[in-house]
Amino acid sequence: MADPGATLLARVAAAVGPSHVLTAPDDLAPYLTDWRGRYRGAACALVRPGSTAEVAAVVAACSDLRVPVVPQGGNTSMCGAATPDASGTTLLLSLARMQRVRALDAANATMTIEAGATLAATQAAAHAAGLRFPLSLASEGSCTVGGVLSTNAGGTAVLRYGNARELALGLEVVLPDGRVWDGLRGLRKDNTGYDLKQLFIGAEGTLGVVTAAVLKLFPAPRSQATAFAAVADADAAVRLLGMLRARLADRLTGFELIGALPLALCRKHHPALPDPLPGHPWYVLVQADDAAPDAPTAAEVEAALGSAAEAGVVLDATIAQSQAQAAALWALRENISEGQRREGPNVKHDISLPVSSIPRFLAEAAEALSRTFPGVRFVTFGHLGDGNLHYNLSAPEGGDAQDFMARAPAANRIVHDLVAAYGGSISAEHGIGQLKRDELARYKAPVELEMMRRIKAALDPAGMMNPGKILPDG
Ligand code: 2HG
Ligand code: ZN
Repeated sequence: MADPGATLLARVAAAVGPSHVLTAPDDLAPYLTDWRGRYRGAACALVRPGSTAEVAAVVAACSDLRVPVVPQGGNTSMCGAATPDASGTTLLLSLARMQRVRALDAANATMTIEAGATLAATQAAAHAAGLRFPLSLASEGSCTVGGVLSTNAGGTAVLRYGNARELALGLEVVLPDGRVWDGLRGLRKDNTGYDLKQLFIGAEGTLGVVTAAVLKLFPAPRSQATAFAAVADADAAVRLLGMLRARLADRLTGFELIGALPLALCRKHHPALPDPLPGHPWYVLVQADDAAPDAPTAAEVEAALGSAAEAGVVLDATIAQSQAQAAALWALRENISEGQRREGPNVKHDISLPVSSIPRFLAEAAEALSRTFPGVRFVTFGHLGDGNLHYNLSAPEGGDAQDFMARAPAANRIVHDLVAAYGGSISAEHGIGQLKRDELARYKAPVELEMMRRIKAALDPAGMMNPGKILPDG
């Protein structure tokens, strides 16, 4: 009898060309570990199809031969969603060769683009047409359209434009049996039954492989303002959010909270970055954009910050005077994750809560955690404007980081129980992957888990797509 592994590799090589089937350990290595270095997997091969038809042929071969498929975009998952398990039996599917802009319809304000395009390339293609694709996040240079849709990524402009889910009008998907669903519709109204694309968005590749999408585009900003403000506490930050919204309405695009410690970690590992307002406990990064020409955006932000200072809500503030200064302020925010990673392992919590509950949550969580983990360091930052915080914890100064990591379940229990009590979510934007499967089992209602399992069984009855992700065993 033929060796099933050899049969599979022969079939996929015939589909994509032998040079796009990698099996050498050195070639595979970068794809087998996640960005955080928490997970290490194995795979029988990495296959790089160049078209939807090739993806379909590869997935059909895997389905016939019962080989599980792990789709991978930019491999920037925070939860191990794109890392295969250790069995070595799965096939890694990279969409990296599929980067084409298939169509850009300026009158319809849509772009049809393939899944392997990076988010930065997607933004650039919109920009070149005088438009904007507003999804923006720290890993945009390497994360891909397929990845951001498969995780329903959020980022720094959700306050105004919503998550990836709100930005996709249509999808093309290769189903687990190798059939292609062409749902590339560029419609803002379409009430013809179940909205199937939403099943694949946020499914982390467990229901099929996203190969292309129709994305919504928006008018490009013609005037922008970026400001950095110091506040005394989270309560003041929430008050400032209200004041800015009252003045700027939907021109407020981003409102990011940054604790003094994450800022210090960022600057420690990126010393060339500025320290705009030293010596305060909390900071807020504000972004406002207006698509109308000659809008006085900076003057309005300045006026709002001035009123906030008079009311004692803001302690100090600065507004970027150039694109370079704005970029430097954003770099302070976007390099926090990298700074914290270089500092050592940390326990991440990607939570969302009603914005109004965040100050109380922070006070209660800090008290409970400090009782159990004296000296624990709070690396709190994130997208306060949309209620999503990265409530990350580092070991006490000089403490044993590995020992602290081993106690992560106890920290998760404190944080996630409190999040649940406030009606929040244990994964706001990073997804579930491998990291939070058990937490999902704990916090989802049985009826909700049951519906999720039924959807999985209906679309992927043999369990071939990205096994071991999202759904808990059992
Ligand atoms: C961000 O907002 C990312 O920078 C990463 O979502 C957050 O590292 C983190 O916890
Ligand atoms: Zn984030």
